[in-house]
Amino acid sequence: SNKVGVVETWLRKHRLVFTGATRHPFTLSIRDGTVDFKSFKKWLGQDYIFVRAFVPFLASVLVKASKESDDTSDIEVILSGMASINDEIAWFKKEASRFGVSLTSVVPQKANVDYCRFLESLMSSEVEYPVAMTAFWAIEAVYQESFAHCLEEGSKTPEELKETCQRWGNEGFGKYCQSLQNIANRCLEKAPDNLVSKAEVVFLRVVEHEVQFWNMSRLEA
Ligand code: HMH
Repeated sequence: SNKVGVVETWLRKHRLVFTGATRHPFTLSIRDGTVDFKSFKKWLGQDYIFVRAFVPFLASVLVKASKESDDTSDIEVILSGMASINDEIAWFKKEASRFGVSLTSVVPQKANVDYCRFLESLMSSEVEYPVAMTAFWAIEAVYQESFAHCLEEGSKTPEELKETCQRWGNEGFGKYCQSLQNIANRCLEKAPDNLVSKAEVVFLRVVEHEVQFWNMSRLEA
């Protein structure tokens, strides 16, 4: 469909806020090659913790889809997301050992704890599928847009960090995010106004949490 979806209207309305997450100083420093590797390692350790918390959230979205979705292909998209998380966890372990980060001794920072708590609140069976799906899409989209930007023509991303950027910035991950966006749009189109408003608030909260998450990479924080 070439109709403008709810998600696109939010992206227009909240462009500046969204850009704050997808063009954050941390990822911009990766892109321009000035990144401090200590910051990168800090992010790596924190993100491993987040990704582990993301697994039960994804499982909860899968359960909602199986009960509430009218399109069986949603399950396949969510399942492919779970498969890539499985891969991601293995990748974090490999990458952490390459950078000398001990994943077992990472202490979750406040922004991470807050974000994981927010994910947990979305796992409740009282949170509707369109709302949870909106969060899922937004969480993945911020990483996709942030890291794809680090691979664009003219970027000076250090060789050692290109694999990280590829992980979320590759074309396949972009297509997966587009599928999530299509699902969110389809669900929201049929949802009552109050649910659409609820989903919009959740979208904005995800973006705020993502900014706080990137902020953790600051060494003085
Ligand atoms: C904080 N947001 C955060 N970590 C991630 N790995 C993603 C999004 C994408 O999966």
